[in-house]
Amino acid sequence: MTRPTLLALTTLFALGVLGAVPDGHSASQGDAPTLMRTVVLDGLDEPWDLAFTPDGALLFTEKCRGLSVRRADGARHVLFGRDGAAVAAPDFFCQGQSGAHGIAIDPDFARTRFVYLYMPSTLASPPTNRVVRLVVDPGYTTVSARTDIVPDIPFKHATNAVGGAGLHSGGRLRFGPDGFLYITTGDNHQPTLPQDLSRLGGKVLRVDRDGRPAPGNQTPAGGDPRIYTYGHRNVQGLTFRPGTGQPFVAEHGPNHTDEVTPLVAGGNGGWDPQQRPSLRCPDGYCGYAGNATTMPMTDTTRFPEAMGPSWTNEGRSEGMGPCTFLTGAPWGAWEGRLAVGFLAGQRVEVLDLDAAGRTTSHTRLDLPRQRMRALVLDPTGDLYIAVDAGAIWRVAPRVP
Ligand SMILES: [Ca+2]
Repeated sequence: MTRPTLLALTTLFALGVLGAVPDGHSASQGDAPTLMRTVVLDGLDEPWDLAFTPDGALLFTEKCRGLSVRRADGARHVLFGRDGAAVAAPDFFCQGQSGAHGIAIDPDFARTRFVYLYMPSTLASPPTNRVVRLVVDPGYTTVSARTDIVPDIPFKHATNAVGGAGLHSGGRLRFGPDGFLYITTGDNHQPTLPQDLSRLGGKVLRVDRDGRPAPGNQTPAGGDPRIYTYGHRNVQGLTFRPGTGQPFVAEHGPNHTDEVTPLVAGGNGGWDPQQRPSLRCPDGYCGYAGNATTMPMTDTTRFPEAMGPSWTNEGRSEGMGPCTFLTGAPWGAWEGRLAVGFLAGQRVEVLDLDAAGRTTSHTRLDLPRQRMRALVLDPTGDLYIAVDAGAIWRVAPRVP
């Protein structure tokens, strides 16, 4: 390599031009995109989710602060949440893993100015997680007309033998291409919750913009009709496959097996941490007892019809959380693939799926090791990543 070439490469890496690292399972590496990473925001306090409005604002949550905006002119402003926000919400709080979580923008935002936020609230006793709908003013200076459209998502309000309060809240919000709002929830370390069709924990919900059940949920008879799928553990990734619109979720495993799962209306994810005679289960919660065989993330012995995973990480749990499909021509060979982020695993994997939704290969992105909390595409197809350390990155693909 000539010195000028080496110098040019060094400069490119200094500018944040990164490549993809094959991990031995991947295919089609020849035309994988080059990635250019830049830091868009930093100094944040545990950012959790982000979303783009059609008029160029970037909305984001910080777990203990609430909902903020970076306006098109670059100014940052806390809109809703703790004291100091444009609108302080005295019922909002953060505890354990919980706090301001998912954000969704109304599909008809230009007309409605509706924004949706997932957060815990003391308006109920004991507290609940809830989805709050807000109206954002045209200048992004404040919010109004709060309406709690789904106020009754269970929150782990007390410590038990397997962990503290505020754990396993789920919390991702996304509108599907069908125009309905999907909501992921968690099992709260409560053994009966995931398979209990009368309560909203350990589920994926599907509702309209007022929180009413969406048509076509196919909830099993007698269940809460807002339930789209059940039998989940702690779902924090949610995205929709281009072309088919099928929802895919990513969820944390216990001490093994994180899962990516394509969803089917009325489906059972097969998580059931109730008492099992063969296991020692503190406070009756078997979620951390046993192994992938005796306490599986998808129990096809108890639930032969359970939805099978597209992919598992085949090992210890690494906190698989956010996910998004990659769309847009700049992604080249990766267009249509599924990006999934890891918290403890501190990486992003890009999965290649077959027509049935099964993963056929995966490739790890060469990014700095950080706890990956949110993965969102902007309107141009660039990938935005929120990391727990307090930053939001933009990762732009460029086909060589
Ligand atoms: Ca499962």
